[in-house]
Amino acid sequence: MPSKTPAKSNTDTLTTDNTGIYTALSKNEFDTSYADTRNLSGSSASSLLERGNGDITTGQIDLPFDLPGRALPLPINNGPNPSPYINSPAIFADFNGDGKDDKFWYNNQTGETKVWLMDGSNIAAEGNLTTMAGSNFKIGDFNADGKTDVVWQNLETGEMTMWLMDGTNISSQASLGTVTPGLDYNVADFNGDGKTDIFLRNQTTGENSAWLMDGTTITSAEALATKDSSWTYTIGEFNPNFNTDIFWHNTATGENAIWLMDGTIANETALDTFGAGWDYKMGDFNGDFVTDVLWRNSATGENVLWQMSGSQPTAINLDTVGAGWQSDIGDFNGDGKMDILWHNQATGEGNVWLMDGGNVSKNELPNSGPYMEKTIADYDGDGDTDILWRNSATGDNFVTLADTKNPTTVPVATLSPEWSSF
Ligand SMILES: [Ca+2]
Ligand SMILES: [Ca+2]
Ligand SMILES: [Ca+2]
Ligand SMILES: [Ca+2]
Repeated sequence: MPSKTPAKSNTDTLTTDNTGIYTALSKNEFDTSYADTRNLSGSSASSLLERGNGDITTGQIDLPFDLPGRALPLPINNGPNPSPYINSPAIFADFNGDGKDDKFWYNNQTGETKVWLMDGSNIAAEGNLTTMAGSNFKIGDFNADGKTDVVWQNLETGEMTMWLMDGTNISSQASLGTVTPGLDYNVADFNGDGKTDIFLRNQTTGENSAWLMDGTTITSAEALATKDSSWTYTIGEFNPNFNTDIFWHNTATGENAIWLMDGTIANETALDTFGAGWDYKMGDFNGDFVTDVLWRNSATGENVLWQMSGSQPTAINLDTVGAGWQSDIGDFNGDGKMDILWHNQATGEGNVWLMDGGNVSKNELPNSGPYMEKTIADYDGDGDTDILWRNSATGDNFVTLADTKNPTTVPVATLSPEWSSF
């Protein structure tokens, strides 16, 4: 639906009907001390309804499962990608809600911030925002208007600040109060109202808490059970009822568990023990809206997919990918099933694994050249995930618009190396 459609009417009529949640991608913050918890989630169908190419009409899709207490089918945007996760402005930055994902930039030295509103490989508009020195951030859609917002933590003072965004403008800014400086936080939607919530974890003490959000207001702040410091977590959607859940992994013992969330109530389910010392990422690789777990042993290069169903995994061994390769999770052919982008930063080699559950179709990418960093999103809004390459030494940027037959790569504006892209 075009962005000129009044946001209020959609929000009012659809907030309680459905939401979409996702977790994916190693790209939601720049403080590398949190590298293992860089995941996102949160969405709303009311938001989704406002997205698309401008000619997208509100439609309905059939979900492949029964959604307790809700009438099917759900009124989710039948836009260019069938996945509510790919369409979510809480997961992929879209500051003006036009369905074309945008770029957010942070200057690691000065704290300057910048937005590029993207139209494919063109920068349609650029805006410089408030300087936020010594901070890290996450994106979400905290007021469910279909436009991506930003939450910040000042790493010295612990002050949390919310920006509600409208294109290149901060439409509303508020302090959320102060937490322990450096406290880990992440975005989720624990009550399924489409307004992104915040999960906070003290990785030292193991204390956890949840903030339910309504724009810049914390409507509820509750302590959750403690999970000691050997546990790591990722936000996902496992029931699926579109209230975000939490996947837990004990790095010492390999124990795994899920917290099925209902607002600030967490119901724990134990999973198989697996993967002590392995890394993991999340994505819905078979398009059933249930988050799956992609395990990787970075020492041996082994990869194992846990296809999740009913909160229990089916383990599928995937091919081994050697040391030096990193993965990003996106949907490069636009079929609503997440795929894997493999890239070797040292050699410049790249591969896309198009996924259908555990069935893999491999597609080699042109060599990017060494030392290229990448961020992914759908910059032209056609439903498939595109790639922004960044030369970390020169600051040169390039956009590859995904097309499995004829991907095109063109240069975009250069930004000096101290800028990090999101
Ligand atoms: Ca918003
Ligand atoms: Ca919420
Ligand atoms: Ca796909
Ligand atoms: Ca695209």
